[in-house]
Amino acid sequence: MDRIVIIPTYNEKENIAAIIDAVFSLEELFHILVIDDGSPDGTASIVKSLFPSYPGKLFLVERRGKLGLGTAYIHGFRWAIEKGYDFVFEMDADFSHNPKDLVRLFLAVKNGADVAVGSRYVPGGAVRNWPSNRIFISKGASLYTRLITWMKVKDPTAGFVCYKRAVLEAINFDNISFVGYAFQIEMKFASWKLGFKIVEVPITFIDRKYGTSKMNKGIIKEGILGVLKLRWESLFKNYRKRVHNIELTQSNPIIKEREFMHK
Ligand SMILES: Nc1nc2c(ncn2[C@@H]2O[C@H](COP(=O)(O)OP(=O)(O)OP(=O)(O)O)[C@@H](O)[C@H]2O)c(=O)[nH]1
Ligand SMILES: [Mg+2]
Repeated sequence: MDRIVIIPTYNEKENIAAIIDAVFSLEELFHILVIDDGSPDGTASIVKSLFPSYPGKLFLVERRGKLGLGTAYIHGFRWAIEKGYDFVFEMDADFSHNPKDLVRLFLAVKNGADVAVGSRYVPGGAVRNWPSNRIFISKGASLYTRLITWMKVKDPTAGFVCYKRAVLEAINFDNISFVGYAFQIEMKFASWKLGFKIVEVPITFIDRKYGTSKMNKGIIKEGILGVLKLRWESLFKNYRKRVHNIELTQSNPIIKEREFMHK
C-alpha cells in the first residue's frame, strides 16, 4: 500500500472510531496513522481496540503530552517516509474533512499535482456551520497570507492535504518550527518555494459536531507573526536553502521524543 492518512488527535473520543471506520469503508484503500498526544479522554485506547479489526492497516503513535499539531504531523511524515509510503495525507479527526474527499485529493496528485489541498476558498468550496467570526478569521488569514507571501494558494491554512513523497523528502523538517495554522501555511510555502506544484481541490468543510476545539489565541498570534517571518526569511535569508533537505531522508532522526509505537 502506498497511501497513508495521518490523523492527529487530542481528545477525540467521540470521533476517532467513526472516522477510522469511514476511511476504511472507502472504495480506495488508505492506511491510517493516528498520532495521539496522550489524550486524557482515552482516544488512544479506542484506536488500540480497533487494531484487531484492521490488522496491518491501522497504526498509532502515542506521544507523552500535547506537543502541538505541527510536531505531530512532522513525526507522522518521518514515519510515513520511513515506511515507504508514496502519498501522505493530512486529515482532522473531527469530520470537518469528509473522508470521501481523500479520493479526490489522491486523483489530483495522480493527475500531476505534487501537493493537493482540500480548499474551502476556491469556486465549489464551502464552509458549513461555522460561526461568522470563525469564517472571518479564517478568510482574513488566507488573505493576509496571500498579501504578504504572494503565494497563490487560496486556502493556505487548510489542514486537508495530500503530499507526494518527493515533497516531504525535499523539506528539512528540522527547520519547520510552527505548531498551529502557521505550520499549515509553512508546509505549503516551503513546497512552493522548492518548486512543487500545488493544486487546490474544492471541498466543503463542516464544523465539528462532537468534541471541543483546540483553537486558541496563541495559534492565531503564531500565524500572524509566522507569516511575516516566512516572508522576511524568503526576502533576506535564503529561505529556500534553509528549508531544503540536503541530507538523505534515511539519516533523518525518526523519533526524537520519547514515544511508544504500536502496530
Ligand atoms: N496530536 C495532536 N493533535 C492535535 C493537537 N491539537 C489539535 N489536534 C488535532 O488536530 C485536528 C485539528 O484540530 P481542531 O481542534 O479540530 O482544530 P480546528 O479544526 O482548527 O478547530 P475546531 O474544528 O473548531 O475544533 C484534530 O483532529 C485535533 O484532535 C495536538 O496538540 N496534538
Ligand atoms: Mg476541527
